[in-house]
Amino acid sequence: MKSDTIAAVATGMTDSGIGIVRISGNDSINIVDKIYRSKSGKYHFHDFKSHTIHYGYIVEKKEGKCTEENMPFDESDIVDEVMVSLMKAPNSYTAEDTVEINCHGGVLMVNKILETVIRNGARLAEPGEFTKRAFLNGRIDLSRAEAVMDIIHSKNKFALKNSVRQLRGSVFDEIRKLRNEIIYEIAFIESALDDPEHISLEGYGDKLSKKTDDILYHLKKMLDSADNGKILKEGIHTVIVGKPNAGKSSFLNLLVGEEKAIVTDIAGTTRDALEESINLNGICLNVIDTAGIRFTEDVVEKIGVERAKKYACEADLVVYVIDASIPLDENDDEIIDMIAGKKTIVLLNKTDLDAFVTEDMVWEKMSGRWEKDLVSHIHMIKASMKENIGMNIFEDTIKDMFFQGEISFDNEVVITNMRHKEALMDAYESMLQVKKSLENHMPEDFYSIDLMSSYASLGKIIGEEVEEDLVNEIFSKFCMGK
Ligand SMILES: Nc1nc2c(ncn2[C@@H]2O[C@H](COP(=O)(O)OP(=O)(O)OP(=O)(O)O)[C@@H](O)[C@H]2O)c(=O)[nH]1
Ligand SMILES: [Mg+2]
Repeated sequence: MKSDTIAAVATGMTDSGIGIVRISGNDSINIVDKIYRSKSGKYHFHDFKSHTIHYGYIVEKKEGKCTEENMPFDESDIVDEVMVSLMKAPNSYTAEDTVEINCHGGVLMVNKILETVIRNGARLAEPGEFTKRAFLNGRIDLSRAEAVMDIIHSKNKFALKNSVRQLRGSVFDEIRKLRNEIIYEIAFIESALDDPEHISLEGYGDKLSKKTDDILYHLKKMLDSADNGKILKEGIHTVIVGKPNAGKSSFLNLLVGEEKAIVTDIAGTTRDALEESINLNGICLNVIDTAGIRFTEDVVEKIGVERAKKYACEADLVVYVIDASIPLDENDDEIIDMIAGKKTIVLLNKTDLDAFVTEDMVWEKMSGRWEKDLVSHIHMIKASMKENIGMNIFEDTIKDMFFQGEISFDNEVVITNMRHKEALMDAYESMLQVKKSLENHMPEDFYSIDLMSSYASLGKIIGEEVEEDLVNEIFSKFCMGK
């Protein structure tokens, strides 16, 4: 395959032990031949075996290029002492000839090596261009390419594990299996329509109906996993609300493990929202502490209260902190109305003091203001931020609410990519159409059209039916050097 040769720094742009400049394309070996010299003078890279690594120097003559074989070089021509690895096509990440120069880390050095490589014939790679080439050269499908980026951006060990599975083909395998089943049915219908004398469609409706249900079941399972998938990837957007002085900021500080928010006994201490990202044994929570909600004339506090309401509205999870040592009042009514229908954990705080508010009182108030089934979204925990009581139960409750008690995705495909989710939804819709046509005893070519569109939608996930613009957009979000 013909392509120009690209280069980029593959490691982080910061001081580090080693930096890697990666080169890929037809000219990679020629370029390295010009600038690499081993200690013994041997440097003809074309003669080296694939998947070998070589110690030596990157050298460049001040006045020009080192192109002559055995051309002597001075100490002053040395750019850096390096290890250079060689991976010949097609057995490399991009499926092209690839050379990686391991130089000393540090922004100045890696940039200097990159500039030398570019002066000698490579072009600066665009973000994600190495992975894009791996995809365009057919080495990986689009879902695997996207997994590469997800691995780099993983925020917790579960997301990481899932992305590694996706890179190994978990999504690809599942999609390919479904597509094979669909295309088999399309082919059968088309051949039967072409050759009715030899292939009969008698009783075929029942068979297709079973197959359609089966495919719908698998698509639904993947779609359902996307809710967990989003949380897995982005973390749970959590907002702490409650009246002033209830102990919201104390709760945030306990979660973070340090005094991030100011805590005082003055009601109205927190005014602006404060956001922290917390890793709770692998579960990522993006937590916002907000201003206590109460009726106020104070202009600044008022803005804080409005913000708290807005954040609560957008949250995946609301933590409603109640000071159990003082009675519920009309401010609690307002909070309860505001969080109706949200997944909520009520922290009945300050249970180290004499209790005024019981769990039953909160249930009663909520039941009085909400429709009956909304109360089922609520979990209540007796807590004391002062004595660090309730935090373990809080963690278990989150596992129950978001991961059905068990955070394990070992054997299922979890959809974490919104693009995949949309394509799955389209595929699901088309299969529902097939089901409808079957129920209405429509002619066979009707099924065939919707089966085809389901097949095409699934193809988008693995990159078989995608436009060039979309491919460019996906890879433009990658980082440099990947
Ligand atoms: N006894 C007792 N006091 C607590 C507990 N939790 C918090 N407090 C105290 O309650 C007061 C208010 O705590 P904060 O965490 O600032 O409350 P807040 O909800 O953030 O208040 P605002 O920012 O004003 O809305 C502080 O004096 C805390 O030390 C608890 O479990 N028991
Ligand atoms: Mg506060």
